[in-house]
Amino acid sequence: MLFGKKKDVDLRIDGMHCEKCVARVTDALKALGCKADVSLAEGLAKVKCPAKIPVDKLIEAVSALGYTATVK
Ligand SMILES: [Cu+2]
Repeated sequence: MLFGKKKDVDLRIDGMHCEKCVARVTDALKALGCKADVSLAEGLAKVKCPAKIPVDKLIEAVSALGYTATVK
């Protein structure tokens, strides 16, 4: 497989209140090599990321922006 193994992770994100928040969270996850589909209304990030990236890294990246992320 060209891009290696991927895994799907659903993260509940608390603290987002506008589209800018969505963009910040999306960018932070993208920076880790993930694809992220972030929903403001649901407070949810559907993340597809390289399998080698620990979920903790995703949570850390989101937390660093001031949001709370938990695995759903
Ligand atoms: Cu915002």
